[in-house]
Amino acid sequence: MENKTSQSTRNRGWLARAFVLAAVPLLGLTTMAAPASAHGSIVDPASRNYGCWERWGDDHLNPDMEQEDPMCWQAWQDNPNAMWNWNGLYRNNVGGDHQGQIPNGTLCSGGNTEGGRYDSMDAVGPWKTTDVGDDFTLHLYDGAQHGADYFQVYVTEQGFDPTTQALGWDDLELVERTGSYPPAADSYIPVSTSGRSGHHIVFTIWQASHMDQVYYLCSDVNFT
Ligand SMILES: [Cu+2]
Repeated sequence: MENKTSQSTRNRGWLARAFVLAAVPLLGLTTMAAPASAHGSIVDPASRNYGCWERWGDDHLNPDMEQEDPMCWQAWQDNPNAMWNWNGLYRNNVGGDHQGQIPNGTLCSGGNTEGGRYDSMDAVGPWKTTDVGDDFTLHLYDGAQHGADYFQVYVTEQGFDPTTQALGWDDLELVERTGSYPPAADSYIPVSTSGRSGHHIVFTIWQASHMDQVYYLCSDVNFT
C-alpha cells in the first residue's frame, strides 16, 4: 500500500514536470514571435492591450481575470492576438486624415484595423488605470525604432465617463502636438493638463517616420 502511494505520487510529480517542460517551448515561441512583428506602443501609462499583455500574458487562461480585470478578460476572449501583437496596432497610408479614417467609437482599435484584431480595445467599461498628475510623461517603447514625424496626444474632457460612454473625437481635447523624434527604442513625451480628476482616456497618435504608418493608442489613467 505504502509503495503504491509513493509510486502514484512520483507519477504525478513526473506528469507535472512533463507538463511544465511541454509548456516551456510554447512560451518560448510566444516570446520569439514578438520581435518578428515588432513595432511599438505606449507602455506607460500602459495602452490597453499592452497593459493586458503585461498583467496577464504569462497567465492569460486564469479564470480569476474575469472578476479581477474584466476588460482584459473580454479582450483575451475576443482575440489573444490583440495582446501578443500589442505593438502592431497601426494603420498604413492614412495621409494625415485621422478623423476621416477613424470613426467615432473605434478610436482605440485604430478604426477596426488589422481585420478587427483589436476591436476589443473599443469595449466600454472599467479598464484598469494608471495614476497620473496634471503633468505626466508618456513612454513609447518601439522595438523597430521608427522615429516619429509627430505625436498628437489627446485627453478626454472632464465629465466624459470611459466606463459608460464610447469614445469619439468630440470627447477629446488635444493637449500636445510634438515635432519630430529621432529613431529610438524609448521615447518620452511630456504632457501638461489641468482640471481633471478620476478615470480618463489618453489617446495618442504616433505618426511613424519610416513610412506613412500611424498608431492609435488608448491609455486609461486616473488623475489624482
Ligand atoms: Cu512598424
